[in-house]
Formats: sequence, structure tokens, C-alpha cells
Amino acid sequence: MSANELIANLDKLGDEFLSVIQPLSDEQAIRAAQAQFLGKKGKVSEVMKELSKLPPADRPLVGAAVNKVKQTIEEQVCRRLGELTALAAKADLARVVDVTLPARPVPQGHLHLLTQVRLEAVQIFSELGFVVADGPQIETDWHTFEALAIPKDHPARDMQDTFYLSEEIVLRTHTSPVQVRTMLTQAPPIRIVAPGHVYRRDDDPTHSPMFTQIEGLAVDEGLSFADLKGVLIHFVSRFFQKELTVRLRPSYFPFVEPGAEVDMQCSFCGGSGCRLCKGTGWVEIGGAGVVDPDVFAHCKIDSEKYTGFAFGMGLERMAMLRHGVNDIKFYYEGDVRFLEQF
Ligand code: 2U9
Repeated sequence: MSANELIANLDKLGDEFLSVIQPLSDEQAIRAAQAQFLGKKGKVSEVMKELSKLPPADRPLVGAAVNKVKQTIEEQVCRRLGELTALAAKADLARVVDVTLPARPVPQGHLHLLTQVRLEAVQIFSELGFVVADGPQIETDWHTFEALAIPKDHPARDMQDTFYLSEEIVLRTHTSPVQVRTMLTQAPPIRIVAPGHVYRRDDDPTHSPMFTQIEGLAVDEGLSFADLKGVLIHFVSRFFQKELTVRLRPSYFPFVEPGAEVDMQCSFCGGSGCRLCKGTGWVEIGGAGVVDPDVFAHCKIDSEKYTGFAFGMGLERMAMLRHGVNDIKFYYEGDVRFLEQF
């Protein structure tokens, strides 16, 4: 092929490319067409192969024509892509936007059920003058057991029930060491509640190795069992938002004397008997009692001058009774389908 013929072919390729891309309306197809002309095995490369067969004097002319067609093709690609972008922007602007439509809802979180219940319980006790006290979850054996008159051979101290970190250090099994620490640092009158996590080697549908307690302690001159019962009645009525009877059943705890288990009239059936209260009309909500003088002695409180009462309950159980939660695991699994119900 002569130089002139090659130049004419190259010009034709430029025109051909223009007619190929004009109807194309997406970038991928345009890039494919570009490769078909400018790629290694493309139409322009085919013409370039002929270049070496020309007499050297003719080559620069044809080379210039090759560069020109390459440039033309690239310009056409840019132009067509620009056109498409402009068309898309125009279509976007032409879309009818209803600015009065409500915004997409943003998912909103809220406090965990146990946090809600804890804050409510604290609020109710604070109305009676109790303030919140706090303490470590990793405790000494002394603050957890010894000061509370829990003897060395008591089952609560067993490795089966308590997580030991060392011979002297445990994960607290109740929040009572907080009350011990308060009595050691503050003089009566004392009125505190201690909410917080506690740990026991327990695991079934109603027990978890970690759970949340709230305990209360009042120390003053002339406090009696009647004051304790008044506090519990007030709490139950406020927490369950209806007047419910409270019953104290004699029971034994090493740190209180007398000690009692606290039952309340079943909030589900009102006392007539149902599945929740196993037909008895009563449900157990915790324990309570008058502080044992031995505990006062350990905590440097004069038991001749002062008396005190204490109580404890599990917040998971309180939330179960109020909301009908039937497995303690739901509180800790973080399943949104459970959490968002409260
Ligand atoms: C001090 C003195 C006395 C707190 C008490 C109970 C009885 C009790 C349980 C209820 C359910 C624990 O969460 S639970 O498993 N608690 O039965 N607690 S009297 O008595 C104290 C506490 C601290 C210094």
C-alpha cells in the first residue's frame, strides 16, 4: 500500500470511529469501541504495521497521520463522555423532588432495660432519702464475707459459688461490701442504696454468672423492722405502679437478725394465682432484715446506740416480674428485637 492510500485509510478510520460512538450511551461501550480502534490489535495498529514496509522518506507523513487519527479518536471519546455526563445531570435536575416528604427515620437507641429499671429503683429510694453508694467489683474476702459475719464454712464461700481471683480476692457475690465500706468511712445516720454487678457461679434460665443487684442499708438511732417494711411497701407500690401487699417470711442470712424473705402480692394476677406465681398469689422479690450486731462490730458501729435494716434484690428479677421477661439471657445478648420493646 502506498503512503497516500494509508493516509486515506487513516482518515476513514477517524470518520468511522465517530459514527460508531455517536449512538453509544454508556461509558463501558465507549471504552470498548476505543479499544477496538486504539488497542494493541485495534484498527489503527493494523494500519501502523504497514508503516514499516514504506520507503523511509514516506514514513514521517504517515506517522503524522497516525498521530492525528489517535488524537481525533481520543477527543471524540472525551466529547461523547462529556455529553453523557451532561445528559445525566440534566435528567437528575428534571426529577421532581417533593421537598415536603418526611425525612427517612434515623434509628434511635435508648437506655437498656436493666439501666432503666436501675435508675427507676434508685429514683424511688432517693425519694425516701437514700443516696447511691459505689464500690469495687473485685473485692477482698474480708469485705465480702468476713465483715458480714459469713463464716469460713458457709456455702457462699465455696469455690462452687464464688469466683476467686486469689485466696484473698474475689469477684463480689453481692453489693454488701459497698455498705461495709460506707460504714467504715461514714458515721450514722446512713441511708444508702448500692446498685451494681455481682458475680456467682450460676447459669440457668433464671440465673446468670453476672447479674445486677440493688441493696439498701439504713443505720440510725431507733430504726425498727417496721421502718424496713414501710420502705419495701413504698418501693413495691411505686415500682409496679399499683398498691401491692408485701409479706416478710422468716429466713436466715448470716448478716441480719431477724432476717426475712420478701414476697409481694403477684402483680400479674393480683394474688388470685397464675403461672407466674405458681398459683400461690405471691412472688419472691428479695431478702431483708435487721443488721446483725456482729456486722456492726466489724464496721465500727456502736450497736448499743444504733440499729439498722438492710435489704437486697436482683434487678433482672424485678424487670422480669414487671415486663414478663422469661429468660435472663435476653438482658445480655444485645438482640435488638428484644431491646427495642422497652
Ligand atoms: C450489710 C448488712 C446487711 C442485705 C440483704 C438479702 C437479705 C438478700 C438477696 C436478694 C436476691 C440477694 O439478689 S439476691 O440474690 N439478698 O436476701 N440481702 S439482707 O443485707 C445486708 C447488706 C449489707 C452491711
